[in-house]
Amino acid sequence: MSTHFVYECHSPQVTQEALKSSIIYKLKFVIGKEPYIATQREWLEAILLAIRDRVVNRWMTTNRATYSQQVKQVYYLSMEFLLGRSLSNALISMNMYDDLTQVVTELGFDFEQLLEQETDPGLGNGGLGRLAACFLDSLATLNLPGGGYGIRYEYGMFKQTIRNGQQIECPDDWLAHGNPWEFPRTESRYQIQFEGHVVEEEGRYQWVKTNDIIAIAYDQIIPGYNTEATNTLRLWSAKASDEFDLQIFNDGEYYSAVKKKNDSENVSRVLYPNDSTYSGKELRLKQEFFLVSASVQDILYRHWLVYKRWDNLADKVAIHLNDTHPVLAIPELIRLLVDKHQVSWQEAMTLAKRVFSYTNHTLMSEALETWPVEMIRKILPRHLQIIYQINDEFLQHVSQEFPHDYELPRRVSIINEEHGQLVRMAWLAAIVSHKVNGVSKLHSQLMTDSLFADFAKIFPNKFCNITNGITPRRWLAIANPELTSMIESYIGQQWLVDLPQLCELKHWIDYPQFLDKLSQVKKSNKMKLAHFIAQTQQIVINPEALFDVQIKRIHEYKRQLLNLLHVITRYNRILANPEKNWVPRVVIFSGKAASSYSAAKKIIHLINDVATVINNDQRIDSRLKVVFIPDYSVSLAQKIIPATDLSEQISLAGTEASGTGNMKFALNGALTIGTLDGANVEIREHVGPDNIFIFGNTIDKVKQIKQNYYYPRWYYENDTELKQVIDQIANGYFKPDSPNFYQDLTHSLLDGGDQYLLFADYRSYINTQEQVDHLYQDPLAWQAKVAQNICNMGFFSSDRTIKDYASQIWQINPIIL
Ligand code: 26W
Repeated sequence: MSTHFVYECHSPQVTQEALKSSIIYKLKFVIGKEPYIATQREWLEAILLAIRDRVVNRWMTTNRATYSQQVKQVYYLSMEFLLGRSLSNALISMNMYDDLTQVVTELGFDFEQLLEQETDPGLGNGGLGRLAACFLDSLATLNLPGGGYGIRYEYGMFKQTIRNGQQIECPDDWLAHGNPWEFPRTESRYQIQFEGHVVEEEGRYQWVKTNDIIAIAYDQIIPGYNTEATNTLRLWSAKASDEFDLQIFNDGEYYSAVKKKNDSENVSRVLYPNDSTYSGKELRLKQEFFLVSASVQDILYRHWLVYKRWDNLADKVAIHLNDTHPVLAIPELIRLLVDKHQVSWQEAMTLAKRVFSYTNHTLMSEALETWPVEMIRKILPRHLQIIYQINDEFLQHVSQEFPHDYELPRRVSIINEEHGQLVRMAWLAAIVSHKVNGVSKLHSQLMTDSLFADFAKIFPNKFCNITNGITPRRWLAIANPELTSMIESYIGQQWLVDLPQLCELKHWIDYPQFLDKLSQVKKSNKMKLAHFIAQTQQIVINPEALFDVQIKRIHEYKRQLLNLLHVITRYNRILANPEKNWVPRVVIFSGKAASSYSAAKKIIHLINDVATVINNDQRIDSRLKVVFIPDYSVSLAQKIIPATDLSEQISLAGTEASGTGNMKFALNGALTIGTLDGANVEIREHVGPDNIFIFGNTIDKVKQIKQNYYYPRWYYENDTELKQVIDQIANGYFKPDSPNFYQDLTHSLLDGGDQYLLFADYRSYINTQEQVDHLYQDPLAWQAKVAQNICNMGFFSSDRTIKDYASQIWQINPIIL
C-alpha cells in the first residue's frame, strides 16, 4: 500500500525503530524465540502482538469515554461474524501500513506474503455474517458506542477442497496456532442454565435443578478507521461447570465425568454450516440460548454496575437481533428482570419492547426458524412459559383491536398449531421488537406484503427498510490498493469515510486518460488473480479475457446453474462457429454448499466437470475457460473482486433479500449482469439503467408465470440451444464415464417444476450476455460505464447503513473522544 493514508493521528507517533524493537521484544519474551530460529509464523505472531498493543491504547481510551459519558449503547447479537483477517485492517485504521511494510522488509520478509499467513476466522456462513462484520467496522469508524456479541466456535465454516469434481469438507481448526487478537476474560463468566424445571412460590418463579454450562468471554478489538474509537466484539466459549463435574467425580465415575464435561462444551464447538435452511437440531437451540443468555446477563451486569436501577434500561441499552437466531434474548431478558431482579412483568415487557429491534434477512420459508414446543419445554421450560404469556397478551390485544377478523389470531399466534406445535421465532421477534427492518427496498416491501402482512396491519409504524451496505475500508482500501491510490490521486482521501464523495470523480469520466488508468488498474489486478489461479489451480488464464465471476454460497435460488447453462451455450456456439471473433472469457465460480444440501453439491460437481471438458478441449483454444476456486472466504473474495469485469447477480427475482457482493463488485469497477432482485434494484437506480445489464422476469412476471402453471418443457422444446445444453448434461457429455449422473438434475428442471425458473429466464440471459460481449469490444465505452459505477456507489457504504440504524432504530449518538 502506498503513502496515501496520511491524516491526523492522536496517538503518539510510532517510529519505525520503536516498532521494530517491539516486534523483536514480542518474539523473545512472548513467543520465546530468538530471531534467528523463529519461523515465519512466529514472526507474524510477534508482529500481530506489537500492532495489537497500539490498538489496545485506543481501546482503553474509548472504553473510558463511553462509561464516563454514560451514553446509550447498542449491542449487535449475531450467531455469525465473518471478520476477515485483522492485521491489514488494524494497520490502515492506524495509518501504520507503510511503516510496518518498511520494518518488515528490513527484517527480510516479503510483506504481502506474510499477510497471507494470517488465519481468516470463518465464524459465519455468508452474507449475514459478513454484514455483521461490516457493521462493526462502521460503528467504530463513526465513533458510535456499541459492540457485538457472538460465539467463539472452536471450528468455523468447514474448509472446502475439491476431489474428482466433488466438494470435500474438512474441519476448520482455526485456533490450532492460538488467536493473537483475542483477550480471554476468565473473570467474565456466566452460568448458562438448561433443562430442569420451574417451581412457583407466591407468584415468583424459580428455574431449578438445571444442567449448567459456563460461558467465558473472549474479547476481540474492533478498531475504527482514522479515529481513536475502538469497539469490542465479545465471543462466548463454553466450559463445563465445575460443581456439576465434582458431583460425578465424587461418585467415582471419572470417565463419565470427563465425557459429560466434553459434551457440555460441545455448545460452542462448531458453526452450523447451513445457510438459508433451518434444521431443528437441539444443539443449535442450545447454541442460540447460550449466546443470548451470556450476552443479556453481561449487559444487565454492566448496566447495574453503573446505574443501580432498571427503569432506565431502554435509555441506555439497545439490543439488535441479527435475524431470528438470537430471538431467545427476548424471553431471557424478561426472565432475568422478573425472576432475578424483581422487576414487575408489566415493566419488564415495556422495557423489552423498547430495547429490542430485529432485522429479517430472508423470506424463504425453509429458512424461517420454528422450534417444537416440546423441545423448548424440555430445554428452556421457563422461557416457554414466558413465550406463552407474551402470546396470550398479544392475542388478547389483537382480538380487541380487530374483532371482525376471526382468522387473525390463528395466523399471528406465536404458536403454530397446524404442524404439530411450533414456536415461530419471527413472530416473537416482530411482536416484541419496536422496529423490524428488511435489508433492501424490494425485500422490505415484500416483507410487509407477504411474510409480515398481518403484523404490518397490527403495528403500522413498526416496519422499515434499511438497505445493506459494505465497508469501503476492507472492500476498497485493503482489497484494491491500486484503485485506492488512483482515486486518491484525483480526489484525496476523505471519501474513505464519506463514500458519496466518489461522485467527484465524475469530472474526469470524459477523459480517455482517466478511463485508461482505470483499465490499467483492472489489468494489474487481473494479472495477480491469473497468477494466483495458475499457482493454486494449475489453470492458465488469459488476463486480456473478460473475467466473469459468480462467488457466493451455492444455492439453487442463486442460480449458479443458469450461469452454467450460458457457459455451455457459449461453448457450443464457439464450436459451431470457430472462425468468429469471440470475446475470450474466463468464467470463475467460488462458493461452498451446505454439507447436507445434495442438490447444491451436485451443482459444484457439474461446474467442475464442465470446466474439465471445456478447459481440455483443444478446439476452444482459450476463448473460454472455466475455473472453480475452492474454499471461498473473505480473504479469497478480497483477491477475486478487484479482478472482476462482470459480476453475476442472477437470483430469481424475489429470492435474494439484498446481496452485498453485488455492491463490492460495482465499487471495484465490475459491471453487473443481474435480475431485478434485492439491492440490484437500487444499484440500478444509483448507477443508471445504461450502466448495468438487467435481464429476466420481474417479480410481477414471476408471480404471473407461477400462477398460470409454469411449464418448463415448453421452453426446452421451443429453444434449440437450450435443448442442446440440457441434452448434453442429461446424456453425459460432461461425464462420459457415468453418463446418467446428472439426470436427476435435468429431470428436476424439465419435470420437477424448475422451481427457480431457469428456463423462463434463459433466453433473456443469453441475449444479455451477447450485449456484454459487444460492449467489452469497445474498451473506452466499457470503462466509461465502469467509471459510472464507481462514482455512484457512495450510497452503498455501510457507514450510511449504520447511520440509518443509529437514528431510526437505536437512537444512539457518537461518543466524544
Ligand atoms: C437457520 C438457518 C439459517 C441460517 C442463516 C437461515 C438463514 C440464514 C441467513 C439469513 C442467510 C443469509 O446470510 N442471508 C443473507 O443476508 C444478507 C445480509 O442481509 C443478504 O444480503 C442476502 O441477500 C441474504 O441471503
